[in-house]
Amino acid sequence: PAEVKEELIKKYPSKVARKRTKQIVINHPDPESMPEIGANVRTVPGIITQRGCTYAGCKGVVLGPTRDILNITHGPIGCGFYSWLTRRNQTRPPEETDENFMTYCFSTDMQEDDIVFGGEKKLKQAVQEAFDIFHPKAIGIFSTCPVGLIGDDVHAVAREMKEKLGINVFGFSCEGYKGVSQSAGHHIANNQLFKHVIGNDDTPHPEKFKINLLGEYNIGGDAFVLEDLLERCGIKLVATFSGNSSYDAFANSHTADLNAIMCHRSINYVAEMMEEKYGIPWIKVNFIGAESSAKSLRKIAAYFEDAELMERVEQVIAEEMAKVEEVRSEIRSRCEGKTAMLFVGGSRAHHYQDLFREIGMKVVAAGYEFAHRDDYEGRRVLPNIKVDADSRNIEQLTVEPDPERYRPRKTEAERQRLKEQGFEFSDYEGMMSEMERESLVIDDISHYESEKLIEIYKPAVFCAGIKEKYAVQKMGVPCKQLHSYDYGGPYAGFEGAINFYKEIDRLVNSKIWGYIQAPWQKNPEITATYAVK
Ligand code: CFM
Ligand code: HCA
Repeated sequence: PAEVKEELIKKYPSKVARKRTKQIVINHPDPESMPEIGANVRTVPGIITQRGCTYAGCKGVVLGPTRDILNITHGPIGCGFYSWLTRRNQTRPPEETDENFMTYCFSTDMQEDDIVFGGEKKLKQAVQEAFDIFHPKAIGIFSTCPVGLIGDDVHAVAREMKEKLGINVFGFSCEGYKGVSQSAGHHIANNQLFKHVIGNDDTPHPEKFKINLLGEYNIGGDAFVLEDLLERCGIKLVATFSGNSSYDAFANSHTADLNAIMCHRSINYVAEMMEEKYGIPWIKVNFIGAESSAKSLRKIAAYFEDAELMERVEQVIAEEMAKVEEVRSEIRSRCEGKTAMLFVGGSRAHHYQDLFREIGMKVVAAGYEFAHRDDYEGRRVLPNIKVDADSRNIEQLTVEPDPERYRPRKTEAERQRLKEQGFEFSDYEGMMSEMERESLVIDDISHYESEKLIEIYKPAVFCAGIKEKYAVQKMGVPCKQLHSYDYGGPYAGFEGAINFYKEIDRLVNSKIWGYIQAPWQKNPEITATYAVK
């Protein structure tokens, strides 16, 4: 691995190489010997990155899956258009007649005139027009790069229109360039949901075991699988942030007794703030992988310390595992020992490793696009993370216990008892502790580094997104999209695990890849080397 790392950076100018060397590490899974990784820092200009922008993280990712908040992009039409359902986030309104704005793309479609003379007037008109046609409960306004540059005050417009229309209207300062990646957009989205929506409806639920699922976005129908699974276990899902979600469920989510976090990167802020304000503890779960799904269900049941619930959960796990085993063992016999690489987002590069392990495949290299050090090394490094100017640019809310509604769900003694049984509150151990020693961990991988890695390792499968997919496949290596699932899924829960095993089996055992010749293999003249002075 040391030689591979050397190979990846040796072509870079020395300044670039110095930067990249901090973001490429050789793993050691033990906390004492774990290397520090550079993360959440600016991408070097000129490098082809996988990353997206702050607006994408806010409007596309966190608010994108909301069906009855009418989301208006204030900006040129491309931003709204590209963030319109390309993520394959699904939703299912309870009744045909219930609101679903996800099939629409709302935008102010800014033109040069609006840039020169200001776009606030146009934005107000757009909010009014949307209200007149759809009468939504809530409207979200999202800033794009030009809006930040010309200084339109989306919050003032939101306040004015909220007053005028009598519905909830709120804005997001999520200009694309605001942070170094999507990650900043997650934080901005979390802040505004917390300020403007969560806690607006106190109606209690009669059920005994009430949770929220945080950081589950219903890509390819994942949330539908989990809703069903939790229901069979007798666990009431108050709100999901934000797969198959509704505005009312968000407003009421503070009545739940536990926050279970799937994607730590995108939503840990809401979990932390809800604990501070309402006293709801949070735990990390992972419903990607059959073993992880079982473990996560057991963790939720253990939290409630209820024998009947634990028994029911065990029953469901046993039923599901029997189905999983039937498929898994056969597929494992064909996939055992093959290699995989995963370079995606801020959580899936970790979560999907479990699925590969379950069919005997080996992860030789993995990395996130925009996660922070805690997602790699675990939350124990949080106190040592340097807060740079880019992070300081994102508002950090100060939250205090609610004078009336703060209610710690567990007493100190109860927490202590659970901890002694090995139960972890507010913790995420990150990706590196679960990866093999000497495997490569690479943050914000560049296109050049991906190609080099593929040349060196020839992995059986490379997992990434749409921008990488066809470049990878032209090298004769199958690429599985872990963002959109390439039209497939669901991949969550036990049912999802079975779907994923089958898909990977098809990909890595197909002969087709061996027949592919890259253009330069057929026409060697294309490989002509450039003269470097
Ligand atoms: Fe969380 Fe996500 Fe991801 Fe993410 Fe994303 Fe996504 Fe992703 Mo694409 S919230 S960090 S910003 S799990 S959109 S559903 S697939 S990069 S790994
Ligand atoms: C985003 C969304 C994205 C992009 C996926 C891809 C998604 O980052 O804005 O590059 O294929 O999951 O849709 O992450």
